[in-house]
Amino acid sequence: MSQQVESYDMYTKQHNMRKEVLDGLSQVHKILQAKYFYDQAGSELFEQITYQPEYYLTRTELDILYQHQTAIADCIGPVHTLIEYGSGSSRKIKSLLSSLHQLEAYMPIDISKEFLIQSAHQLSQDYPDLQIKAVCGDYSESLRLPIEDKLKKVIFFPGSTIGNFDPAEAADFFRRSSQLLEKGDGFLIGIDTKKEATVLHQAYNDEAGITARFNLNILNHINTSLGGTFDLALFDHVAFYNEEFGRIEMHLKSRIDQLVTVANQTFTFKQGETIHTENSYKYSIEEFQLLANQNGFTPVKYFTDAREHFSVHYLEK
Ligand code: AVJ
Repeated sequence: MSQQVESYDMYTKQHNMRKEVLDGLSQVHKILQAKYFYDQAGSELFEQITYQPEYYLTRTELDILYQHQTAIADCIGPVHTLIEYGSGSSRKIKSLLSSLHQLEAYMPIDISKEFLIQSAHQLSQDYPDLQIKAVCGDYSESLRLPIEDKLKKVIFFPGSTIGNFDPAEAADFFRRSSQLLEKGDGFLIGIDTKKEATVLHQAYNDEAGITARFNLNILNHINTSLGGTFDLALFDHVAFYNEEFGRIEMHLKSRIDQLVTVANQTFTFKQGETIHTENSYKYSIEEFQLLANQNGFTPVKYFTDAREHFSVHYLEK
């Protein structure tokens, strides 16, 4: 393996996962955090989602990144280190690695360790002069990064993944990210926009049923990692647009009354009861700029597609 890739493990998975899953399943309205979708199988299923015809997000964001490649690089200016949050696969980052000015280092951060390290090694073949520091870590919590303060940094957070946070969590997230940055450093962030509910609905209810498998896989992840007894055949995938909150909600709905054990704790499910597995907030351009502005970042420029189905914002600290 190439020495160009260094890796750092800052993720204490077992400990956090057990506590957070048990807490979530103990609530009156059962809930699981979306980050638990992403074991190896979940990361692969998400990759497949991004190729579904209904899931316009990834395709549209990629188009924006490539269409505006030069404008984005010029807007950002010279940058030493590019940090990427939740760096699943490498299709998006390549547009930046190929165009950013004076880039020396790339730091992908992800909790899915094998997937992260595989991708880092693959990238190192295409960018032999780039230092790659792969960090296995959870960016939804405080992180200390192996990085020097003085060098200009940009955080790339694509995919509208910030939509998994509710507005208060998003505010926290901005504040924590800001602590990793100096004045003048930047944030390049992909945001799914508000649009007709049917377009949103279809994106999370694809014909091929991949999103359903992705949603159900969270139960498998719990079974394997925490000794759970979930029977995936006894839950249904549910996803809908909640207009009032401006978010897609995903749930897993129990088909029958049943008991499930996780890490030696037993949970009861009524027929029709759901586990809330994900929120995916959508923002108009103005709403997102306001959110950024209220949390220590100045919107510099945004890039979008002809239909404004997706947006990529450059923000500066
Ligand atoms: C990776 C969080 C952006 O919310 O669209 C895809 C995850 N969930 N289909 C999204 C997801 C169901 C995705 N994010």
